[in-house]
Amino acid sequence: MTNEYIPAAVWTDNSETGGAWASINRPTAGARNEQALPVGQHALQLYSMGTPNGQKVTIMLEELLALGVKEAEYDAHLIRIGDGDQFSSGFVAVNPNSKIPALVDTTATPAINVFESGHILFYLAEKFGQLLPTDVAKRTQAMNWLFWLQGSAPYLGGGFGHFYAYAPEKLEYPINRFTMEAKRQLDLLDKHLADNRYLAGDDYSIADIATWPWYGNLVLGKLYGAAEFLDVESYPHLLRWANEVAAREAVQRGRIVNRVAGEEWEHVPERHSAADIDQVLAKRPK
Ligand SMILES: N[C@@H](CCC(=O)N[C@@H](CS)C(=O)NCC(=O)O)C(=O)O
Repeated sequence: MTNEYIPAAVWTDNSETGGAWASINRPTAGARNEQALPVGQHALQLYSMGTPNGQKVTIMLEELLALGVKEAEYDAHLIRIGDGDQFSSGFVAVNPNSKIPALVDTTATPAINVFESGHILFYLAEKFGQLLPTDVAKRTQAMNWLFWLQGSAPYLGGGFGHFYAYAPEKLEYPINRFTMEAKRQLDLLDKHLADNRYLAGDDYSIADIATWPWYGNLVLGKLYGAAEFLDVESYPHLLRWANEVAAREAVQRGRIVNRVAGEEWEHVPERHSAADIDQVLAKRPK
């Protein structure tokens, strides 16, 4: 194997290297421009985009609304990460890590800022007493899989997805390395879901809500165009779960919020009331 890159003694930024996200990446944190965030009328203000991490929270909020939790009404403002909206002073004040999704709960004074998608799910589950079992054994199972997802998805997204779909050139070594890990994760989920209806057992929970946007979308062919490459048909139990979760109305609704990519019909750039989703779903192809 040849390796023509010899790292310098001290790394310096070479943004010329390209790739789909190269233009927004810098080796520093913090705000890049002064810009306040928009604020809508509901108690919960979400700043996000319809990527898998963004979909987790909008699916959660739609599940809560479907359960009759009226206090879960929310405004979902679009943060265009490709344009660098996550580096505005307003966004950084909510999430210093400059990554979507970020949530502001204005029912408290001062308002509570919540970041990290897994934590937002947990925060909402706790706040409304939903979608996280109270029984300690079941609750621990749900949290096991929620933490598993938060630790594992970066290998799928930042590892496999980046090198398979976004990198400026197809390189065998990283694609092999991360495909190995992605398929190990798919096999793990398949084996677990052979014996469990949902990740935490019999009850649908925040563990499923966190995992479906990544591994559900992937095996249903909606992420990285990699279903054939990963031979997803060889994971029948994972496919069964992915289809079952996908069929939920709240998932159908939440997955399209703050979405400006994917199929043309499914774009709901901002959500300020249920009608914003209703009118798009009314045009859903049968
Ligand atoms: N661990 C974080 C990851 C969030 C994340 O990676 N968000 C991506 C979009 S899916 C993002 O905002 N990227 C913009 C950037 O890196 O500048 C979470 O789960 O919330």
